[in-house]
Amino acid sequence: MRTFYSEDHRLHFPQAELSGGEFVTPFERPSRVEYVLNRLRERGLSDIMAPRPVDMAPIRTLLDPGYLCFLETAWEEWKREGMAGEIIAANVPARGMHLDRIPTNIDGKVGYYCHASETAITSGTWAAALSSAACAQSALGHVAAGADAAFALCRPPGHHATADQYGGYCFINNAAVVAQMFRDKGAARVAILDIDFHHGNGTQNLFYDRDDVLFASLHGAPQEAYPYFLGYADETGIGKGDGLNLNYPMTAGTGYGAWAAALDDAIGKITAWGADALVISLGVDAYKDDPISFFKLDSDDFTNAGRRIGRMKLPTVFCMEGGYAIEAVGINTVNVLEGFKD
Ligand code: Q9C
Ligand code: ZN
Repeated sequence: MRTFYSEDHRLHFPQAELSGGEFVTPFERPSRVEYVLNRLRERGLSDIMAPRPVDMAPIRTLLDPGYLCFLETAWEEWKREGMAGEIIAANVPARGMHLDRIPTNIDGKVGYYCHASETAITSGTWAAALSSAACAQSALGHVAAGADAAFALCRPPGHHATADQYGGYCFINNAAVVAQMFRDKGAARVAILDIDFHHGNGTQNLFYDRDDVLFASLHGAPQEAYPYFLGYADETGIGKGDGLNLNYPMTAGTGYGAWAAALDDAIGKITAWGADALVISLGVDAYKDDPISFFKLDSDDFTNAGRRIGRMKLPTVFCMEGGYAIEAVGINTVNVLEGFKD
């Protein structure tokens, strides 16, 4: 399986993440992908290529133009206003306020376009987010050209980003861009299966009313886990999309038995629906030692999960999402890919 990877991810490395009332080194850090690259090479998966330049057309189709313009110019504007630090959202529209009036002040705009203040923007964030999307697009191109599967080693990740909001370490929803491009290239029905520990709120939002893209997510229950305000089982889609949004929220301490039962249920429904292409939001933060998550998967369980996904025999693009137990991130990620190929 070919991997697409860009060095430009390094351009995004905020100094700080707001966590537990302190500024800490971000959990989502550049070394995560080094562990994945090393493990790929160690296991002989050394077909690793740089992506082609990003294609903005499908990104513009899917996402809000004002949001894209904001991401592109936010840092410049922030500096121009004399802000000393990294961009961190301090004021977001809340209950009882206007949700749809965009401030002109950069601090206000940041709040408008952000849903979670742990995620900082720095000088290189936009370039890195584009390189991440480029990896996803090149992986899609490789599969569209006939490969069974491809792995986009995306960083920053994408599944928490909506059409007009960043947060949860995500800026551009790479998996959503791939799903849209599968559609544009003629796939009638595209399934996105999100196995990251966190609910893929951005992906859910983007396809909630659509009948051509099914979204399934296995995640920590929103009562207990970020993103807190989305990811309940009764969110099933709307209009012609009704029935095509499948959430599997699970409680703290969930192990592989219950998790794999949810995975099999999702796989059964994707198969019954008749998907002809598959996008995997590949987070490995369901791992037992993940520092910000609470499932109990072992490294071997990721191999088994990959095997179950592979049995669908669909053209598949894997997009890297989360996973913060950095020394195990490489092993767990590559285990999914190896299980898939078995
Ligand atoms: N104190 C992804 O896995 N909350 N994003 C962090 C740390 C945000 C996770 C809490 C978690 C975002 C792609
Ligand atoms: Zn996650």
